[in-house]
Amino acid sequence: MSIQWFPGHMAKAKRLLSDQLEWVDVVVELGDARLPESSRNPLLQQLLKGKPKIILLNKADLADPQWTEVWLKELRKENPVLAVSATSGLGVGKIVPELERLMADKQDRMAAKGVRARSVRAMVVGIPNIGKSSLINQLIGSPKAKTGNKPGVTRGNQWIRIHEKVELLDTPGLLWPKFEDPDVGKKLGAAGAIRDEVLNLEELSEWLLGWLKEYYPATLQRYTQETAQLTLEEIGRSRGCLVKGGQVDILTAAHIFMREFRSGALGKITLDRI
Ligand SMILES: Nc1nc2c(ncn2[C@@H]2O[C@H](COP(=O)(O)OP(=O)(O)OP(=O)(O)O)[C@@H](O)[C@H]2O)c(=O)[nH]1
Ligand SMILES: [Mg+2]
Repeated sequence: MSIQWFPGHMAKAKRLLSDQLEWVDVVVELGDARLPESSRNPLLQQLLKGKPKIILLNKADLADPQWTEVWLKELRKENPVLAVSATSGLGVGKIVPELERLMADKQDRMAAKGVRARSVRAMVVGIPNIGKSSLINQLIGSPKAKTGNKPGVTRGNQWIRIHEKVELLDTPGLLWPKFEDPDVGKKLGAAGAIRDEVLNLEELSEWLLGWLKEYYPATLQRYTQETAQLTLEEIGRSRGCLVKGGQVDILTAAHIFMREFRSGALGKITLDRI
C-alpha cells in the first residue's frame, strides 16, 4: 500500500511552524496514546531542536491503559509527559502547572536581569487529527478553535490565551514525507491522521483485522465468537452491507470497521509496542 500523504498544505504548515518557532518558549507535542511512538514526527524533532518540550499522549480514553503506563515510563526518560483526553478533559488540569514548572528557571533568570515577566508562549504541535484544537478548546472551556473529525482542519496558526500567564499557538497538523517503517503509515492511517481519500481502506482494514486477531482478539467478539476465522466479508455481512445478489459490499464494510475502531467501539486499543 503506497500512501500519498504530504500535500502542499503540509509543506506550508512546516514553513509556518518554523517561522513561529523563535517566538515560542516551550513546545507542547501531542502524540496519540494509541501510537505513542508512530505518532511522533521525526521532522518535528529536527525542527524543534533545543526547545523545552512537554509531551502529551492525547486520546488516552481510546488507548489500552496498561500500555499507556508503559509508554509514559518510557517517554519520561527524555521529556515531561502526561496522558490526557482533550475531549473528556482527563489529565488536562495538569498541563498549565507543568508548563509553569518547565518555564520557572527561564523566568527566574529574566527576573534576575530585571526583565518584567511576560506570558509563557507555548506552541501546540502534532500530526493531523490528533486533537490539537480540541485540547486548546478544553483548556479555555469554549470552542474557539475549529475542530473536526478528519485530518487537515486547522490551516493557519492561531494564538489563544488559555491562562493569565500562558498563551498557546494552535498549528496545522504535520506529517513527514517518508515512513521508514511501512507499519507506521498503516497505524497512522488507522488512527485517522491521513485522509481516507488517499488510503486503500480495504487493505488497511485487512491489516488491522490481522493485527487485532493477534493482539486483541477479544475486541472482535463484537462480530463473532470465532474470532480467529473472522473476515472483512463477515464483518460486512453482520452489518448488513449487502449488494444485489447477497454479495457483501467490502468497501462499505471496511469503512464501518475503521469507524468502529477509531471511535473506540472495539475497546481500548494501543497499536505501538515497545
Ligand atoms: N476520543 C477522543 N477524541 C478526541 C480527543 N481529542 C480530539 N478528539 C477528536 O479528534 C478529532 C480531531 O480533533 P481536532 O482538535 O480537530 O484535531 P487537530 O489536531 O486540531 O487536527 P488538524 O487541525 O486537522 O491537524 C475530533 O473529532 C475530536 O473530537 C480525545 O482525547 N479523545
Ligand atoms: Mg486543528
